[in-house]
Amino acid sequence: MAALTRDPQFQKLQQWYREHGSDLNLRTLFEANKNRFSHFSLTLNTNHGHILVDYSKNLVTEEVMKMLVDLAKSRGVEVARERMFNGEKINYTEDRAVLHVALRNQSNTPILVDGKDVMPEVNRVLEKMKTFCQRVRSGEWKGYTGKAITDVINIGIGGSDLGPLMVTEALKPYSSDGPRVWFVSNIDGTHIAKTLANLSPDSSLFIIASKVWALTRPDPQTVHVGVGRDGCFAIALGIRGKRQEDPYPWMAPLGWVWCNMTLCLLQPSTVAKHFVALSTNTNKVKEFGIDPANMFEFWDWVGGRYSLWSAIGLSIALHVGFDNFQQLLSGAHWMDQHFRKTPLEKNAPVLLALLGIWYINCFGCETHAMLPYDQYLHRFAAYFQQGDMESNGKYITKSGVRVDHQTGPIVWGEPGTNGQHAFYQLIHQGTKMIPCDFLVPVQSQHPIRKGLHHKILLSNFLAQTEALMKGKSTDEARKELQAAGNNPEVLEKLLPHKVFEGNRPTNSIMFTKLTPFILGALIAMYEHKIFVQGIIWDINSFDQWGVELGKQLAKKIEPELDGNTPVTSHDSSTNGLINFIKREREPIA
Ligand code: G6Q
Repeated sequence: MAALTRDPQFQKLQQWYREHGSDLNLRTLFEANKNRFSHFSLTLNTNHGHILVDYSKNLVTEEVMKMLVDLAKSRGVEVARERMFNGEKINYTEDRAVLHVALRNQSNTPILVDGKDVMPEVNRVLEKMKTFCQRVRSGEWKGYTGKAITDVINIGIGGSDLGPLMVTEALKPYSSDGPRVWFVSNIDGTHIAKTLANLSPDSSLFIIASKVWALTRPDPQTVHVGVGRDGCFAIALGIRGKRQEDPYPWMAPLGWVWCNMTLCLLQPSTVAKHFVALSTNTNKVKEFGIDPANMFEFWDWVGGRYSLWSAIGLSIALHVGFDNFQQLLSGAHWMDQHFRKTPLEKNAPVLLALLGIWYINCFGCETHAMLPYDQYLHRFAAYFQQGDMESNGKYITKSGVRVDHQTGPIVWGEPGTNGQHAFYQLIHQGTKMIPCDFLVPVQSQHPIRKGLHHKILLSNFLAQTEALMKGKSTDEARKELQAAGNNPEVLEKLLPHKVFEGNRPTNSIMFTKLTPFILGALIAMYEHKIFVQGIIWDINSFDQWGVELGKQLAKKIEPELDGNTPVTSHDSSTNGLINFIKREREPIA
């Protein structure tokens, strides 16, 4: 594929931007077209609620939108979309299909990889998850003392953590009767120590979630440190006597010990009651000491950061129940169909992607804010930080050359209204243009005081997007200052500070209520947005080589931290840092 910057459609867009971009003014555009909202918004009607995508507060005209859609066509978005849905190996650096859409393919139409339909296997694992969830949630599944499971601890990192964590937080209102869920992802011992501090071993279930499962094999006689693919968590099972000095006395009844981040159990039969594995690697799981009967599989055509729909979502299903998990899949499937079948001009993920291209590649915007006005979505931006930045944070194209334009944005955000009292100042009056997505449910899960709280929240959302669009002119600011009784000298001094340029672009994505179905649809919408942008930039959104170098170096450095001999083999900064650690650390017994 030709470089983006050589694509005639992109050149046309750029030319238009150079000639007219600085004249675009949202206030003027709204005044000139009283129907702007209906021209630049979509309502997605599902049987489980509605999603409104209002993109009218963007710096676009009909002509710009047409050029953007033409660009998507010229970059082959439609063909690429079919290739993904058809199971072709579009992850070309890893020679893999990209089929998170198969995991939620509720229509159950065959999807072939290497000539084999993947749906029977997908359905088999879903069925196994369903049975397991029913057993755990009903109390039929017992721990080693005969108690039901009250707490589920998911141990995993990156894609094996962020999705389940975000979704279980988002769907908390649907979790009644389910066990509590906890997520441990950080190698920092603090994470596991704090998580386990108040839990009871006989009612805890550990989910070891790792796609590749590069964990070390447990040795029954010694304390092990099992290191995850990222070197980011450590856990191993083995046989070991109780250590009196163990800091977690709750482990004592079974002779469980934590030592150097290693959890050891006495009885293998106990392991079966308290440990399950989620992985693509059956042999490794078996070798590790977990019975494959307690393993929930997925496949190499599921990318880690696209895996919450697979067995990796087991913690979600346990927490909210399998029916709600299935609703999540159904919502995502609904969006998959919308993405696959709707013309580009009316296609929500495509339009969001194109607006992103407009700002990144023409206006030079570097970041994109995701601002949910729903406390339950408090991990949404963090989740898509990985989803977007690990997918599209790349500068090499399919043909192996460096791009001569920008690619994936820095994604960030926090729930409103907290964000309003933290960083919105910069969005309103800072020197950078930050396109923002506002995500807002019409109905609250907690209509406290007859919905008053939610009314205030909604007013804030509406006010923010209006203010970002309109700003406050010098005349308006002057009138306000006069009305407040300021004397002319004070007024003139304050005036420039009180003016808002406005013209800050936003998308408002509203939905009926944050149900499992709607959440599934929203996540899938952003996944496909990321896909479309990757196609336009001609990068591989589905590998992640950029995270490897640091991991390689960490493995080399780790043994160098042993002993007290100063290290001299690195650059002076790295040497200096290692030697500071050697001098300052607590003596190792
Ligand atoms: C996601 C990445 C990465 C991965 C973690 C965990 O797309 O591949 O975040 O999920 O490195 O890997 P394992 O699940 O294999 O331990």
